[in-house]
Amino acid sequence: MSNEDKSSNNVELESEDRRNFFGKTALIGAGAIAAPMTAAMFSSMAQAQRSEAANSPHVGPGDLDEYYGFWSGGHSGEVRIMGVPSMRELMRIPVFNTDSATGWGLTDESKRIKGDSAHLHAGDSHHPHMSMTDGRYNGKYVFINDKANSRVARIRCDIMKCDKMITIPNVQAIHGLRVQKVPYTKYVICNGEFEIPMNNDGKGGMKDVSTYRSLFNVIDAEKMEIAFQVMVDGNLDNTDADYDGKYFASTCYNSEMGMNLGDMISSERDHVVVFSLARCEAALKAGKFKTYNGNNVPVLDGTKGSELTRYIPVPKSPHGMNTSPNGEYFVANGKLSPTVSVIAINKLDALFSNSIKPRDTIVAEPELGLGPLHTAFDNKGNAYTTLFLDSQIAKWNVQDAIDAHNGKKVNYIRQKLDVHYQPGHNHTSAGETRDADGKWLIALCKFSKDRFLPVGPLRPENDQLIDISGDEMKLVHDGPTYAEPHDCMIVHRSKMKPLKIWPRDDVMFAETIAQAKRDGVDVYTENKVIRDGNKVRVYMTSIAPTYGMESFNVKLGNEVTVIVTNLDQVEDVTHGFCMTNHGVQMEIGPQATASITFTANKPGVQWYYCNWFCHALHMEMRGRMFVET
Ligand code: K7E
Ligand code: RUQ
Ligand code: CUA
Repeated sequence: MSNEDKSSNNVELESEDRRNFFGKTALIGAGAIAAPMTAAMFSSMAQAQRSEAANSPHVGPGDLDEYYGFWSGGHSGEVRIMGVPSMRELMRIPVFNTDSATGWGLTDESKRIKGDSAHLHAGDSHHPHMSMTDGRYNGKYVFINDKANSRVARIRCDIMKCDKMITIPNVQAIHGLRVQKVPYTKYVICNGEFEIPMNNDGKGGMKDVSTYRSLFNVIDAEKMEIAFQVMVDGNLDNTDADYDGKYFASTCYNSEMGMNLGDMISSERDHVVVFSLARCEAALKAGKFKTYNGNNVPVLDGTKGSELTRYIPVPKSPHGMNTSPNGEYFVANGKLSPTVSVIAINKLDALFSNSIKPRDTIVAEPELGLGPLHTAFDNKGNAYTTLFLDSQIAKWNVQDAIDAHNGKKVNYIRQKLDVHYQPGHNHTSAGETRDADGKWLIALCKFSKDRFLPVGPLRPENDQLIDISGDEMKLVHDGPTYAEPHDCMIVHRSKMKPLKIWPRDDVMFAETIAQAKRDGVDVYTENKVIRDGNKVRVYMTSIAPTYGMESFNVKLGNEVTVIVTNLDQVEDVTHGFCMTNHGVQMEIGPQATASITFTANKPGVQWYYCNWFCHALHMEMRGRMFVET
């Protein structure tokens, strides 16, 4: 990877220089049009321009962004990579969806990764979060939940493709997802949201809600296997980890176990559940678990009164859960209450040893406005909370909120900024890590209403970029997006080392290569058809602008697998393979092997062609499948 290192360093220098240059030209321009202004007006404007130049959203053509943003694609099922601050969409990573361009969900390799859920074509991704080492992003993986089908997937950041996907048993709807921050991401943590009977086999009385539970899930990040689950009371919503490697906390609504809206919000308080990792691991080791639904996943008992958990009462129906980057606080966002609850993490040891009461851990409960959903942080002790109902971001100072809670007369609200409209999550640059830098804030607004040209009854959402580097938040960009970026995270580009071409021995297609070996085919040199009963395996190479095979023969009804190995070594020369009229297409990146299986169910001449533009003779990159009857 040493060549990668070098080139990304070059990029770093070059674009910093360019950015400064653009900053200066902007200043000169401002001077030229400012003639009729008073001196004071001019100087304040020049000052604004100066601070803007230090944190400008402008990224010129050919210039590179300072940050990678990873956006969930909501019920599109995908993850997107955005450049921040340009807000340009750089790439889409199909995960829980099926993708026509890349063949994700269609290729044999992607079906293997999707495993037991390969037959599902829909998903609902909410929370993309990157693996960390000592509380900082390490550029290795991004994890993402699928609320719709109770799955968790992993994206490898060297190739920016999903490489693992698991279905979580014993739960319905995986919602909140975060990673262990310290000492490193050994575990991915996520919440099962909808409560279901334990066991959910349709045998007992399904209407007896006393048997309903939701589970907290702890996943081994490297193996992508469930390490253990913890049964709780109430519906788990969002979650986050501390910076000590000791505690996880989840917001929990519907402590009433209501089955309809009225019952779910009847009591004044719900809670935050805090999980002690050490106690959970000890219970697991000691064999203090049960299994359910006929699988062998260990389920620990973390219901009220358990030694593994503590329940901290907070105003009803809390939603977001966010750890402050100084590692001091868990912030639970009120949703139905205008407040957020600030939990002092250094009081949790005392809570677990029963020397204080649950509410004693709350050191502030500032009132921010209507519908607080999620909170983000800068590096100056300020927090930024989305107010869904007020369509605002409230900037508040955490220490001032604590002082106010202790009776001091102080206004902890710094500013309220209108956003457009109904923000859910927000996220600051590196704000969920020790590297929080207080430069950018993204507000993911659920409605764009009048902000863009109308495009029919379905409108885009609006991802807004806010400059938080100064004392005042400044809205600097509106970005339309397709359904539905619940959450995002923003990583400095220095953390990322994506590959430019595929390593030939990549595990992504190792099984396909192994099959080729069994067939006696060297995919890098040979173009060969292997007949195996009703199955036909067609091995071909590709070098722009030709496939290694101009034609091949099969019999009507054969199950055909086409395996293409792209021999091009040139960066960005991706080929495609499409079998016309068969719903078959896929991407084959430089040096990659990819395969796709279909039934030859149409007699006669069937053309295949390359559908990723690769060459001046890209249109000519094609061949024929002769289907004999
Ligand atoms: Cu608030 Cu799924 Cu994180 Cu949507 S959740 S907003
Ligand atoms: S052809 S370069 Cu369909 Cu105009 Cu693509
Ligand atoms: Cu190969 Cu287009």
